[in-house]
Amino acid sequence: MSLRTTFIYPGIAGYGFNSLGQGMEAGWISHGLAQLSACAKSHGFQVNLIDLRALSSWDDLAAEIKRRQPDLVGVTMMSVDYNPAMKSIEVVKETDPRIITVVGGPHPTLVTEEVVENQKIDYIVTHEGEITFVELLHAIQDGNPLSQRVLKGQRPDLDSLPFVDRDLFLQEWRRHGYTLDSPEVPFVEELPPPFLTLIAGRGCRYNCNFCQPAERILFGRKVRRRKPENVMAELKELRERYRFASFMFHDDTLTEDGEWVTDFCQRYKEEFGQPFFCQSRADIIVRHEEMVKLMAEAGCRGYFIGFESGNDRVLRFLRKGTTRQVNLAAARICRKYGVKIWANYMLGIPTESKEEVKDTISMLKEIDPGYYSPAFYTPHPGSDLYEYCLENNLCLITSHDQYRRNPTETKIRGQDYDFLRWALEESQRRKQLNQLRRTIARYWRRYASPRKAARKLARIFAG
Ligand code: B12
Ligand code: SF4
Repeated sequence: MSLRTTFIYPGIAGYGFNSLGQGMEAGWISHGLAQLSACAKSHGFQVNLIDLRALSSWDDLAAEIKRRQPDLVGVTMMSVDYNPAMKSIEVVKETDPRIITVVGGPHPTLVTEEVVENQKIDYIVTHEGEITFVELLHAIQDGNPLSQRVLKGQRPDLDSLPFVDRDLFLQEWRRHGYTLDSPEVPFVEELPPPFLTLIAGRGCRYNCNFCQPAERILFGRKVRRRKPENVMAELKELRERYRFASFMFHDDTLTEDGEWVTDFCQRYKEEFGQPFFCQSRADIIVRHEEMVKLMAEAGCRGYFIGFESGNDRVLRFLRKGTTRQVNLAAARICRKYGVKIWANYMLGIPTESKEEVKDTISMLKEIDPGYYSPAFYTPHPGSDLYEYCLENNLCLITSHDQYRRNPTETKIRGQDYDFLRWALEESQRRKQLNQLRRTIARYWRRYASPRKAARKLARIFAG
């Protein structure tokens, strides 16, 4: 009999139990777990999943553990997941102390010393888990459990990995009544269901201080990306299996390698027409307008862009490598090629003055993005700016549950959150002219586009 593993996805710090399907945070898979599952299954191990977002209570978790009787439970965790992850481990050990518990993911990698303290955790796998987790399973199955508790994951060759096991999530969600005919929950009108997310590579060579060195620690200094043909092979399999109508690349900066993007887009255009979104950066967009054009022609309908601030001093402080002018120029290029903008930006950055926040507001009014994604700056463990906040006694976070960027809680000492709440609203208020333009475009799409008119005429003639 092969070893039975149950993974736990603990992402309920924001929405709580019974939140499955409510937006991207509660409706997307964990690629980390789905990848580990594919690797373990390819070695003959049995794997299933408990997704806390689909459960109602901790008693539910205990009942699921009793029902499944796993030999080993694996839990993934970002810093924000710390409390539900630790509680899950407790419930597992209370239900059956013989079950071996393993944790991995960004938080155990970045703040290992905190996770090690929990003696109910048997193994901590840091960094990338594919090779080391499978080795651990073999060792336990063969009756030679490893003596070391903290295991440093080795970096896998991404092209040699099996494609991620999306059914790990989908089958479990369906058991709990997930009815969407979509592997993951769609989030913008440009990306219709069936929708899914995809990862082509790992790592980032940029150095933003609110993020790094976390990415370098997790994935190494060098960005690794699967070959375009490998990504195409996965897309073909996904078309067969899910008939996907759109997708999103999760890669931190997919567009940093122009050669890769060009190769991929040429292949994609020949075989597929489904729209997709991906992440990019304003400076890359400005430097490589021809790439934006090529991507738009291949089906790219939107970029997630971290504009962060409209003030040059703040952008320098953040080590963002962009300026206000670059941000505005990037927006103009996106508009020119019909690529929608998902605008990430932060308010209440350490050292930021009210005047500087107003620069961000005025920048957003000029950018007029398709989608606003505002955050109250939140210090994340593993980043230089987090350390800066600790050194300068700026951090107001008292529980791991608050390591989320949602603009609802106070995060940084000295910032005026009444003002920031005003800024939050004002930054999303469009200029009257832009609002009018959008309203006309919406009505045109709804009632007067040539396609709709043709459909109406066809209906009249048919009836
Ligand atoms: C896609 C993504 C999301 C998606 C989907 C998240 C999900 N369900 O996994 C969305 C948009 C929902 C999201 C949300 C958030 N995210 Co996010 N996200 C990412 C991103 C870009 C990719 C994640 C990914 O799939 N990576 C690829 C996989 C293969 O890597 P992995 O998950 O780390 O797994 C590997 C290892 O860690 C390890 N491993 C992982 N789990 C386990 C478990 C076991 C048992 C073992 C042995 C090993 C192991 O093995 C895996 C394979 O090598 C990363 C950055 C990045 N490049 O990773 C940020 C990142 C993970 N996110 C981050 C943050 C901060 C957030 C938010 C808190 C932001 C917010 N809104 O406030 C939320 C929290 C969501 C929640 N739980 O409520 C931070 C986490 C930092 C930290 N200190 O924890 C990251 C690292 C970005 C960054 N550099 O700041 N995110
Ligand atoms: S914020 Fe984005 S671009 Fe900057 S270092 Fe992190 S992943 Fe790279």
